[in-house]
Amino acid sequence: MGSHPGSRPTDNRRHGAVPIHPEENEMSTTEIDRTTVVDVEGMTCGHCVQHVTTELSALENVKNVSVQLNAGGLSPVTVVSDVVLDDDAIRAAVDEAGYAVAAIHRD
Ligand SMILES: [Cu+2]
Repeated sequence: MGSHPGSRPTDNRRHGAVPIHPEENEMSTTEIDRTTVVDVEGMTCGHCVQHVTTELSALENVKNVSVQLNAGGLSPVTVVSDVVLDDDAIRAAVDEAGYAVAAIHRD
C-alpha cells in the first residue's frame, strides 16, 4: 500500500461520464420485491376489486396490486412491495375497503 507511482495525472479520468439513471435516483437503496398474497373474502365484482386495489395500493411501499376475482369465494390478491408488509396494515386496508382477510401468504 502507498507505493503508487504518483506520476499519473489521468488517474481520475471518467469512463465517458455516464449519467446516473434519473428515475432510480429516489430513495431506494435495496430493490428487492416482496410478494404477499392476501386471500380476501367477500368480493363479488369489479367494483370490489377496485376498492381493494385502491386501498392496498395506498399503503406505503406497495408497488403493485393485482386481484384475481373469485366471486363468492376467496380472491387471491397479490401485493408487490419494496419491503415486507405489516399484516395489520394489510388487514386494515382490506377492512377499510369493506372486506375481510382470510389469510396472508408470503413467498
Ligand atoms: Cu363488487
